[in-house]
Amino acid sequence: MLINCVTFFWTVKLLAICETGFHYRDKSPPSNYVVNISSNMQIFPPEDWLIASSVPSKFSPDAIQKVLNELTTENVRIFWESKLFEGHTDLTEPWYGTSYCVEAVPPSIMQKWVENAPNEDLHLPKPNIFIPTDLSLKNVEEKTSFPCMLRKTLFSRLWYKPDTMFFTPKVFIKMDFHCPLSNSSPESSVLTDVFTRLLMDYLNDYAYDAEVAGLYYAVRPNDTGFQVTMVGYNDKMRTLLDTVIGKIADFEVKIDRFSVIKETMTKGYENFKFRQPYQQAMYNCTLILEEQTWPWDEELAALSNLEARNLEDFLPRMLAKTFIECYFAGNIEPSEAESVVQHIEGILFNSSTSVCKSLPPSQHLTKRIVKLERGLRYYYPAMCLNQQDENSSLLHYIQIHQDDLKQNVLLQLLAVVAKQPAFHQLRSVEQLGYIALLRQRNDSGVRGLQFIIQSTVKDPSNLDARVEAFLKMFEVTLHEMPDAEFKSNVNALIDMKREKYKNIREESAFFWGEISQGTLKFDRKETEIAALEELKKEELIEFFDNHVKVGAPEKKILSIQIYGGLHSSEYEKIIHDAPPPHSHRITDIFSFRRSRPLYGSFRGGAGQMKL
Ligand SMILES: *[C@@H]1O[C@H](CO)[C@@H](O)[C@H](O)[C@H]1NC(C)=O
Ligand SMILES: *[C@@H]1O[C@H](CO)[C@@H](O)[C@H](O)[C@H]1NC(C)=O
Ligand SMILES: *[C@@H]1O[C@H](CO)[C@@H](O)[C@H](O)[C@H]1NC(C)=O
Ligand SMILES: *[C@@H]1O[C@H](CO)[C@@H](O)[C@H](O)[C@H]1NC(C)=O
Ligand SMILES: *[C@@H]1O[C@H](CO)[C@@H](O)[C@H](O)[C@H]1NC(C)=O
Ligand SMILES: CC(=O)N[C@H]1CO[C@H](CO)[C@@H](O)[C@@H]1O
Repeated sequence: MLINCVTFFWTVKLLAICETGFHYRDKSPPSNYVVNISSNMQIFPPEDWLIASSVPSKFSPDAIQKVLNELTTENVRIFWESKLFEGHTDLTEPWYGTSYCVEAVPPSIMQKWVENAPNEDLHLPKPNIFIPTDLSLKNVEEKTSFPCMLRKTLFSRLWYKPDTMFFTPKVFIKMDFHCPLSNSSPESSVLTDVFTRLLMDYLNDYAYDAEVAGLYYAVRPNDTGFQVTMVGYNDKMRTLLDTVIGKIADFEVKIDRFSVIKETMTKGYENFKFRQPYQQAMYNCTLILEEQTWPWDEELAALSNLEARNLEDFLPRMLAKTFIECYFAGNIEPSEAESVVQHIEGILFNSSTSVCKSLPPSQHLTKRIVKLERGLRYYYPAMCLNQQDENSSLLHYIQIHQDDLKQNVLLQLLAVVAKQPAFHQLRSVEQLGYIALLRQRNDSGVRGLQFIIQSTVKDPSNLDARVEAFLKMFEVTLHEMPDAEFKSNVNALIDMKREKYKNIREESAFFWGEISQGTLKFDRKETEIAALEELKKEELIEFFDNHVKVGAPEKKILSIQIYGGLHSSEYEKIIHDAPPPHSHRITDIFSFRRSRPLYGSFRGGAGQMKL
């Protein structure tokens, strides 16, 4: 009887949560929705196709009781995975060859379970404090369609954007903690990572309740510090945010959890060696182009020397220089957003136990990108970290410009026009490998094109030659392109830009991108559409001829070549041969990086955003 009352209570709650979830569900890409609904068609009658997989239809105590009746000691099955069992197993599964054994639970143990029941640790969950009860929509007077800056102090800045599109009781919150010390060395970058993972670990107690109540949260490291992100119903968001901030303010290092996290991270770094060659190429490329990035092997070495007390020493020093960039969007009034941020500032910066102190203007960090040399081709050959891998890989990057309206649309259009022909030629016709693609690249607003190919049939230097051969072919295609085809490509790009945001996450990702990069071009899409409508075919050809065409005088190339096991002799050859004309071989990533000029930063540089 007790169990029936309790299950009834919980089922009613669950039903309410599911109904709220169904009613305020965010739009998803139509293709996902179709897949979802068509699988429902296999299971449910037509009248239930839309709702049945989201909301339980009827309360059936008998069915619940039937399941509960099966939860007995005789029906328990326990999976136990441990190194302790090595050498004590008698079976092997056929797919991965893992050894295992199967045993009955001894009756004496079952007897003990029965004798000790009920165990007070096995209780029904406490009421979920995050379940929203107020789902009303706020009436914000000024319905601005772009974010505005609401508040700025020594400690933080608050950007705000009311919901003008979705009309759901949801918010999106981003708090970006800028702490220059967080990334000043491989060691501090690893410590910051450990810190955020520990925080997520401590928050685990709340994770299930938050998820059930439709609240998502994350704390992650970033280039210049760490970020707190939250999305979901606005009603109890503040409770969750206070919980997270409280954990930051009272952070303590739990030694046992520190060890677990350290072990997980060590395994992660050790697996770097087994990443696919094209991933190694992408990793190397980022390392070459981005200032203040540290190689994984130095981070691993730093990690292996770390103890819990190093984190205890580090954290107060890191937080002693902090600035928080905040973005609040959705169903929240400006006054509430301001008071939330003010409250958090009070906790973190202005109480007797405060851990954070303000960041002097001279110490704001920005991310800056290496500028390649006009008319020069840099190449960086390296052996694949996993010599067993037979694939080689090439990343051929063409650096073009830094955020500029006209050049942005020309580059995007060129990528649209060239993507299919590149795939057709390199993958289908030449069959270089399964991965053969052309994409735009965007490093903190510095843009260009990149070809990525992974191949067992040709070594990276030969792949480079195939890319150039493709570009020669494409040059002809582009020059001969009929006007109608040009126009239809332009229109396809305009249509992509006109697509509306489906939910507050998508909208916020765009606006937050403009804020975090410091570009603040909130009307970017509108101005790009206008620029595209004016665009002439000759301009595209001129852009190609100046920046992308083989031998173009302005062209800046970086070619990352990862040689797989099959191509080690070609590797030996390339590092001993003299560089071809107009080429320069990078032998050491860090001396190269130090030797090059950098692009300016939009954040607090000569550009848009004052820090
Ligand atoms: C369809 O969507 C509902 C609600 O998001 C989800 O609960 C369900 O698991 C999905 N079904 C499939 C087959 O993906
Ligand atoms: C930093 O955060 C932004 C989103 O705010 C994300 O796009 C970027 O990948 C993050 N950088 C790192 C190094 O995690
Ligand atoms: C710090 O707190 C004190 C008292 O609570 C208050 O008077 C003061 O204005 C606060 N300072 C800042 C910078 O917020
Ligand atoms: C090479 O890479 C492709 C694409 O990832 C993969 O499908 C293929 O199995 C790899 N070949 C070898 C021999 O490892
Ligand atoms: C590329 O960089 C710009 C800044 O110039 C940024 O606003 C934009 O969101 C980025 N685009 C992508 C697709 O990452
Ligand atoms: C500096 C650095 O990490 N370079 C790496 C680039 O990629 C190759 C292959 O993965 C590595 O061997 C290098 O160590």
